[in-house]
Amino acid sequence: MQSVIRKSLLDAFAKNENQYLSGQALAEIVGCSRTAIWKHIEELRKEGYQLEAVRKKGYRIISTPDKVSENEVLLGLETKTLGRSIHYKESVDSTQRIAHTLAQNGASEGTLVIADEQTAGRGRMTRHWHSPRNSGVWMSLILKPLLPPQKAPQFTLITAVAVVQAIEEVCDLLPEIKWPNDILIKGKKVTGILTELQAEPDKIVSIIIGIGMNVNHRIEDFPEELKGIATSLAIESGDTVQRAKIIQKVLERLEALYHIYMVEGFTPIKLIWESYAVSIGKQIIARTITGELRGTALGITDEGVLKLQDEQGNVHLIYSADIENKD
Ligand code: BTX
Repeated sequence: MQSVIRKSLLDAFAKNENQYLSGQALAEIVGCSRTAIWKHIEELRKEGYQLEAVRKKGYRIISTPDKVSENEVLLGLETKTLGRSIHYKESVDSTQRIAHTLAQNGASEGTLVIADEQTAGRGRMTRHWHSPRNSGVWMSLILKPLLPPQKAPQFTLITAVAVVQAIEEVCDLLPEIKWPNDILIKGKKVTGILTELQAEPDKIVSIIIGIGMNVNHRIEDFPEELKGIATSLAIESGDTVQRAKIIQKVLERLEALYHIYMVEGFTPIKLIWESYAVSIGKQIIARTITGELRGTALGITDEGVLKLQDEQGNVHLIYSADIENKD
Protein backbone atom coordinates (compact mmCIF):
# COMPACT_ATOMS: atom_id res chain seq x y z
CA MET A 1 0.00 0.00 0.00
CA GLN A 2 2.79 2.36 1.03
CA SER A 3 4.56 1.87 -2.28
CA VAL A 4 1.32 2.35 -4.26
CA ILE A 5 0.79 5.73 -2.58
CA ARG A 6 4.45 6.61 -3.09
CA LYS A 7 4.20 5.76 -6.75
CA SER A 8 1.06 7.78 -7.42
CA LEU A 9 2.53 10.71 -5.49
CA LEU A 10 5.64 10.70 -7.65
CA ASP A 11 3.50 10.16 -10.76
CA ALA A 12 1.54 13.29 -9.86
CA PHE A 13 4.76 15.31 -9.58
CA ALA A 14 6.02 13.82 -12.85
CA LYS A 15 2.85 14.78 -14.70
CA ASN A 16 2.99 18.32 -13.33
CA GLU A 17 6.71 18.91 -13.59
CA ASN A 18 7.97 22.18 -12.08
CA GLN A 19 4.49 23.07 -10.86
CA TYR A 20 3.51 23.35 -7.22
CA LEU A 21 0.92 20.84 -6.05
CA SER A 22 -1.02 21.63 -2.90
CA GLY A 23 -1.45 19.12 -0.12
CA GLN A 24 -5.17 19.07 -0.91
CA ALA A 25 -4.62 18.47 -4.64
CA LEU A 26 -2.15 15.68 -3.88
CA ALA A 27 -4.55 14.11 -1.39
CA GLU A 28 -7.26 14.06 -4.06
CA ILE A 29 -5.02 12.64 -6.78
CA VAL A 30 -3.53 9.98 -4.56
CA GLY A 31 -6.72 9.23 -2.65
CA CYS A 32 -5.58 9.68 0.95
CA SER A 33 -5.65 12.33 3.69
CA ARG A 34 -3.53 15.48 3.72
CA THR A 35 -1.80 14.19 6.85
CA ALA A 36 -0.85 11.03 5.00
CA ILE A 37 0.52 13.14 2.13
CA TRP A 38 2.61 15.14 4.56
CA LYS A 39 4.06 11.90 5.99
CA HIS A 40 4.92 10.60 2.53
CA ILE A 41 6.56 13.88 1.60
CA GLU A 42 8.75 13.53 4.71
CA GLU A 43 9.57 9.96 3.68
CA LEU A 44 10.58 11.15 0.22
CA ARG A 45 12.87 13.73 1.81
CA LYS A 46 14.52 10.99 3.86
CA GLU A 47 15.08 9.05 0.67
CA GLY A 48 17.00 11.96 -0.81
CA TYR A 49 14.32 13.86 -2.73
CA GLN A 50 14.60 17.61 -2.32
CA LEU A 51 11.14 19.13 -2.07
CA GLU A 52 10.33 22.77 -1.87
CA ALA A 53 7.24 23.73 0.14
CA VAL A 54 5.75 27.16 -0.49
CA ARG A 55 2.80 28.50 1.50
CA LYS A 56 -0.45 28.71 -0.44
CA LYS A 57 1.17 27.02 -3.42
CA GLY A 58 2.20 23.60 -2.24
CA TYR A 59 5.05 21.25 -3.00
CA ARG A 60 7.47 20.93 -5.88
CA ILE A 61 10.30 18.45 -6.46
CA ILE A 62 13.62 20.21 -6.96
CA SER A 63 15.91 17.23 -7.23
CA THR A 64 15.72 13.48 -7.04
CA PRO A 65 18.19 11.08 -5.41
CA ASP A 66 20.67 9.29 -7.64
CA LYS A 67 18.46 6.29 -8.23
CA VAL A 68 17.53 4.66 -11.50
CA SER A 69 14.14 3.19 -10.69
CA GLU A 70 11.01 3.91 -12.69
CA ASN A 71 9.97 7.04 -10.78
CA GLU A 72 13.27 8.87 -11.12
CA VAL A 73 13.59 8.08 -14.81
CA LEU A 74 10.01 9.00 -15.67
CA LEU A 75 10.16 12.30 -13.76
CA GLY A 76 10.90 14.81 -16.51
CA LEU A 77 11.40 12.28 -19.32
CA GLU A 78 10.57 13.92 -22.64
CA THR A 79 10.00 10.97 -24.95
CA LYS A 80 6.89 9.64 -26.60
CA THR A 81 7.76 5.95 -26.74
CA LEU A 82 11.24 5.12 -25.49
CA GLY A 83 11.36 4.34 -21.80
CA ARG A 84 7.64 4.81 -21.29
CA SER A 85 7.40 1.29 -19.90
CA ILE A 86 10.18 0.60 -17.41
CA HIS A 87 11.09 -2.64 -15.65
CA TYR A 88 13.47 -1.76 -12.84
CA LYS A 89 15.32 -4.30 -10.74
CA GLU A 90 17.82 -3.61 -8.00
CA SER A 91 20.00 -6.54 -8.92
CA VAL A 92 19.81 -8.84 -11.92
CA ASP A 93 22.14 -11.18 -13.79
CA SER A 94 21.80 -9.23 -17.04
CA THR A 95 19.25 -6.69 -18.24
CA GLN A 96 19.73 -8.19 -21.73
CA ARG A 97 18.38 -11.53 -20.59
CA ILE A 98 15.31 -9.93 -19.03
CA ALA A 99 14.68 -7.76 -22.07
CA HIS A 100 14.91 -10.83 -24.34
CA THR A 101 12.26 -12.60 -22.27
CA LEU A 102 10.02 -9.52 -22.25
CA ALA A 103 10.41 -9.15 -26.03
CA GLN A 104 9.52 -12.81 -26.55
CA ASN A 105 6.40 -12.24 -24.49
CA GLY A 106 5.28 -9.34 -26.65
CA ALA A 107 6.72 -6.29 -24.86
CA SER A 108 5.99 -3.09 -26.76
CA GLU A 109 8.48 -0.86 -28.55
CA GLY A 110 10.42 1.36 -26.17
CA THR A 111 10.20 -1.02 -23.20
CA LEU A 112 13.23 -0.47 -21.00
CA VAL A 113 14.89 -2.73 -18.44
CA ILE A 114 17.13 -0.98 -15.90
CA ALA A 115 19.14 -2.47 -13.06
CA ASP A 116 21.16 -0.85 -10.31
CA GLU A 117 23.55 -3.82 -10.40
CA GLN A 118 24.25 -6.71 -12.77
CA THR A 119 25.88 -9.85 -11.48
CA ALA A 120 26.49 -11.31 -14.94
CA GLY A 121 26.49 -8.28 -17.24
CA ARG A 122 27.82 -9.25 -20.64
CA GLY A 123 29.58 -7.71 -23.58
CA ARG A 124 30.05 -9.13 -27.07
CA MET A 125 30.97 -12.79 -27.45
CA THR A 126 29.92 -13.47 -23.84
CA ARG A 127 32.63 -11.27 -22.36
CA HIS A 128 31.98 -10.02 -18.86
CA TRP A 129 30.74 -6.46 -18.30
CA HIS A 130 31.60 -5.04 -14.89
CA SER A 131 28.34 -3.58 -13.49
CA PRO A 132 28.57 -2.73 -9.76
CA ARG A 133 25.71 -1.20 -7.77
CA ASN A 134 25.07 2.50 -7.21
CA SER A 135 27.42 3.71 -9.87
CA GLY A 136 26.43 2.93 -13.43
CA VAL A 137 23.68 2.83 -15.98
CA TRP A 138 22.93 -0.74 -16.96
CA MET A 139 19.96 -0.89 -19.25
CA SER A 140 18.41 -2.70 -22.20
CA LEU A 141 15.94 -1.15 -24.62
CA ILE A 142 13.53 -3.01 -26.89
CA LEU A 143 12.90 -1.61 -30.36
CA LYS A 144 10.71 -3.13 -33.06
CA PRO A 145 11.58 -1.47 -36.36
CA LEU A 146 9.98 -2.83 -39.52
CA LEU A 147 13.28 -3.61 -41.21
CA PRO A 148 15.27 -6.58 -42.51
CA PRO A 149 17.74 -8.15 -40.03
CA GLN A 150 20.80 -6.89 -41.97
CA LYS A 151 20.01 -3.38 -40.74
CA ALA A 152 20.44 -4.33 -37.07
CA PRO A 153 24.17 -3.40 -36.75
CA GLN A 154 23.28 0.19 -37.67
CA PHE A 155 21.45 0.44 -34.38
CA THR A 156 24.74 0.15 -32.52
CA LEU A 157 25.95 3.23 -34.39
CA ILE A 158 22.70 5.16 -33.90
CA THR A 159 22.87 4.38 -30.17
CA ALA A 160 26.50 5.44 -30.01
CA VAL A 161 25.55 8.85 -31.43
CA ALA A 162 22.71 9.18 -28.90
CA VAL A 163 25.09 8.34 -26.06
CA VAL A 164 27.81 10.84 -27.06
CA GLN A 165 25.22 13.58 -27.53
CA ALA A 166 23.69 12.82 -24.12
CA ILE A 167 27.11 12.87 -22.43
CA GLU A 168 27.95 16.20 -24.08
CA GLU A 169 24.68 17.68 -22.95
CA VAL A 170 24.75 16.49 -19.35
CA CYS A 171 28.47 16.66 -18.55
CA ASP A 172 30.18 19.01 -20.93
CA LEU A 173 32.77 16.38 -21.86
CA LEU A 174 34.12 15.41 -25.28
CA PRO A 175 33.28 11.75 -25.84
CA GLU A 176 34.37 9.89 -28.97
CA ILE A 177 33.09 6.79 -30.72
CA LYS A 178 35.33 3.82 -31.41
CA TRP A 179 33.76 1.58 -34.05
CA PRO A 180 31.62 -0.30 -33.58
CA ASN A 181 30.38 -0.14 -29.99
CA ASP A 182 32.60 1.77 -27.60
CA ILE A 183 32.37 5.30 -26.31
CA LEU A 184 35.67 6.68 -25.10
CA ILE A 185 36.75 9.74 -23.17
CA LYS A 186 40.43 10.57 -23.52
CA GLY A 187 40.98 7.08 -24.95
CA LYS A 188 39.32 5.21 -22.09
CA LYS A 189 36.07 3.30 -22.29
CA VAL A 190 33.11 4.95 -20.59
CA THR A 191 30.30 3.08 -22.36
CA GLY A 192 29.78 -0.18 -24.20
CA ILE A 193 26.84 -1.02 -26.44
CA LEU A 194 25.55 -4.50 -27.17
CA THR A 195 22.96 -4.90 -29.92
CA GLU A 196 21.16 -8.24 -30.07
CA LEU A 197 18.42 -9.46 -32.29
CA GLN A 198 15.26 -11.53 -32.37
CA ALA A 199 14.42 -11.98 -36.02
CA GLU A 200 12.70 -13.99 -38.71
CA PRO A 201 14.64 -14.61 -41.94
CA ASP A 202 13.34 -11.46 -43.61
CA LYS A 203 12.38 -9.19 -40.74
CA ILE A 204 13.43 -7.96 -37.34
CA VAL A 205 11.05 -8.93 -34.56
CA SER A 206 12.89 -7.08 -31.77
CA ILE A 207 16.23 -5.40 -31.31
CA ILE A 208 17.58 -5.41 -27.78
CA ILE A 209 20.03 -2.58 -27.28
CA GLY A 210 22.15 -2.96 -24.15
CA ILE A 211 23.92 0.13 -22.85
CA GLY A 212 26.46 -0.05 -20.06
CA MET A 213 27.70 3.34 -18.90
CA ASN A 214 30.18 4.02 -16.12
CA VAL A 215 28.76 7.07 -14.40
CA ASN A 216 29.80 7.63 -10.79
CA HIS A 217 32.63 5.11 -10.46
CA ARG A 218 35.83 6.25 -8.83
CA ILE A 219 38.98 4.73 -10.23
CA GLU A 220 39.26 2.40 -7.23
CA ASP A 221 35.81 0.98 -8.06
CA PHE A 222 37.20 -0.71 -11.17
CA PRO A 223 38.88 -4.10 -10.94
CA GLU A 224 42.65 -4.11 -11.63
CA GLU A 225 42.28 -5.30 -15.24
CA LEU A 226 40.02 -2.36 -16.13
CA LYS A 227 41.83 0.45 -14.31
CA GLY A 228 44.00 1.30 -17.31
CA ILE A 229 41.28 1.07 -19.96
CA ALA A 230 38.04 2.22 -18.31
CA THR A 231 36.77 5.53 -17.00
CA SER A 232 33.54 7.09 -15.76
CA LEU A 233 31.73 10.37 -16.27
CA ALA A 234 32.48 11.37 -12.67
CA ILE A 235 36.20 10.68 -13.05
CA GLU A 236 36.37 12.75 -16.23
CA SER A 237 34.12 15.62 -15.16
CA GLY A 238 35.18 15.75 -11.51
CA ASP A 239 31.53 15.75 -10.49
CA THR A 240 28.89 13.17 -9.67
CA VAL A 241 26.21 12.82 -12.29
CA GLN A 242 22.51 12.03 -11.81
CA ARG A 243 22.11 8.67 -13.49
CA ALA A 244 18.41 9.20 -14.18
CA LYS A 245 19.27 12.42 -16.02
CA ILE A 246 21.73 10.72 -18.32
CA ILE A 247 19.26 7.89 -18.99
CA GLN A 248 16.62 10.46 -19.95
CA LYS A 249 18.96 12.25 -22.32
CA VAL A 250 20.08 9.01 -23.99
CA LEU A 251 16.42 8.04 -24.53
CA GLU A 252 15.48 11.48 -25.84
CA ARG A 253 18.40 11.64 -28.24
CA LEU A 254 17.87 8.08 -29.37
CA GLU A 255 14.19 8.66 -30.02
CA ALA A 256 15.01 11.67 -32.21
CA LEU A 257 17.77 9.84 -34.13
CA TYR A 258 15.62 6.71 -34.53
CA HIS A 259 12.90 8.84 -36.09
CA ILE A 260 15.36 10.49 -38.50
CA TYR A 261 16.73 7.06 -39.40
CA MET A 262 13.30 5.53 -40.12
CA VAL A 263 12.28 8.50 -42.29
CA GLU A 264 15.53 9.46 -44.03
CA GLY A 265 17.70 6.36 -43.72
CA PHE A 266 21.21 5.97 -42.34
CA THR A 267 22.99 8.76 -44.29
CA PRO A 268 22.22 11.68 -41.91
CA ILE A 269 23.17 9.52 -38.91
CA LYS A 270 26.38 8.44 -40.62
CA LEU A 271 27.42 12.08 -40.99
CA ILE A 272 26.96 12.79 -37.29
CA TRP A 273 28.60 9.47 -36.39
CA GLU A 274 31.69 10.34 -38.44
CA SER A 275 32.08 13.65 -36.64
CA TYR A 276 32.62 11.73 -33.37
CA ALA A 277 34.62 8.79 -34.69
CA VAL A 278 38.17 8.03 -33.65
CA SER A 279 40.34 5.81 -35.83
CA ILE A 280 38.94 6.90 -39.19
CA GLY A 281 41.89 7.77 -41.44
CA LYS A 282 44.26 6.11 -38.96
CA GLN A 283 46.35 2.94 -39.03
CA ILE A 284 44.50 0.25 -37.16
CA ILE A 285 44.59 -3.41 -36.27
CA ALA A 286 41.20 -5.10 -36.54
CA ARG A 287 40.80 -8.37 -34.64
CA THR A 288 37.93 -10.43 -35.97
CA ILE A 289 36.89 -13.96 -35.05
CA THR A 290 38.67 -15.24 -38.17
CA GLY A 291 41.94 -13.36 -37.65
CA GLU A 292 43.76 -10.05 -37.65
CA LEU A 293 43.84 -7.35 -40.34
CA ARG A 294 46.10 -4.30 -40.44
CA GLY A 295 45.66 -1.20 -42.52
CA THR A 296 43.99 2.19 -42.78
CA ALA A 297 40.44 2.67 -41.56
CA LEU A 298 38.83 4.41 -44.53
CA GLY A 299 35.42 4.99 -42.95
CA ILE A 300 32.11 3.18 -42.74
CA THR A 301 29.78 2.17 -45.56
CA ASP A 302 26.18 3.31 -45.82
CA GLU A 303 25.32 0.14 -43.93
CA GLY A 304 27.66 1.00 -41.05
CA VAL A 305 30.29 -1.58 -42.02
CA LEU A 306 33.96 -0.63 -41.48
CA LYS A 307 36.17 -0.26 -44.59
CA LEU A 308 39.81 -1.15 -44.05
CA GLN A 309 42.51 -0.79 -46.73
CA ASP A 310 45.50 -3.10 -46.30
CA GLU A 311 49.08 -2.36 -47.39
CA GLN A 312 48.44 -3.98 -50.78
CA GLY A 313 45.59 -1.55 -51.38
CA ASN A 314 42.81 -4.13 -51.00
CA VAL A 315 39.71 -2.85 -49.25
CA HIS A 316 38.13 -5.19 -46.71
CA LEU A 317 34.65 -4.87 -45.26
CA ILE A 318 34.61 -5.61 -41.55
CA TYR A 319 31.30 -6.41 -39.92
CA SER A 320 32.46 -7.01 -36.37
CA ALA A 321 35.85 -6.66 -34.69
CA ASP A 322 37.85 -5.12 -31.90
CA ILE A 323 40.00 -2.37 -33.26
CA GLU A 324 43.19 -0.86 -31.95
CA ASN A 325 44.98 2.23 -33.21
CA LYS A 326 48.55 1.57 -34.36
CA ASP A 327 49.68 5.18 -34.07
P1 BTX B 1 32.58 -5.49 -25.54
O1 BTX B 1 32.66 -6.96 -25.81
O2 BTX B 1 32.90 -4.57 -26.66
O3 BTX B 1 33.52 -5.10 -24.32
C1 BTX B 1 33.72 -5.97 -23.24
C2 BTX B 1 35.09 -5.67 -22.65
O4 BTX B 1 35.08 -4.35 -22.07
C3 BTX B 1 35.47 -6.61 -21.53
O5 BTX B 1 36.12 -7.74 -22.03
C4 BTX B 1 36.41 -5.73 -20.67
O6 BTX B 1 37.71 -5.69 -21.22
C5 BTX B 1 35.83 -4.34 -20.86
N1 BTX B 1 34.91 -3.97 -19.76
C6 BTX B 1 34.13 -4.75 -18.97
N2 BTX B 1 33.40 -4.01 -18.13
C7 BTX B 1 33.70 -2.70 -18.38
C8 BTX B 1 33.26 -1.47 -17.84
N3 BTX B 1 32.34 -1.39 -16.89
N4 BTX B 1 33.81 -0.34 -18.36
C9 BTX B 1 34.72 -0.36 -19.34
N5 BTX B 1 35.18 -1.51 -19.88
C10 BTX B 1 34.67 -2.67 -19.42
C11 BTX B 1 30.65 -3.98 -24.72
O7 BTX B 1 31.12 -5.24 -25.01
C12 BTX B 1 29.13 -3.99 -24.52
C13 BTX B 1 28.75 -3.93 -23.08
C14 BTX B 1 27.25 -3.84 -22.89
C15 BTX B 1 26.87 -3.86 -21.44
C16 BTX B 1 25.41 -3.63 -21.24
S1 BTX B 1 25.00 -3.26 -19.59
C17 BTX B 1 23.33 -3.44 -19.91
C18 BTX B 1 23.20 -4.63 -20.83
N6 BTX B 1 23.11 -5.86 -20.08
C19 BTX B 1 24.16 -6.65 -20.31
O8 BTX B 1 24.33 -7.78 -19.79
N7 BTX B 1 25.00 -6.08 -21.19
C20 BTX B 1 24.49 -4.79 -21.63
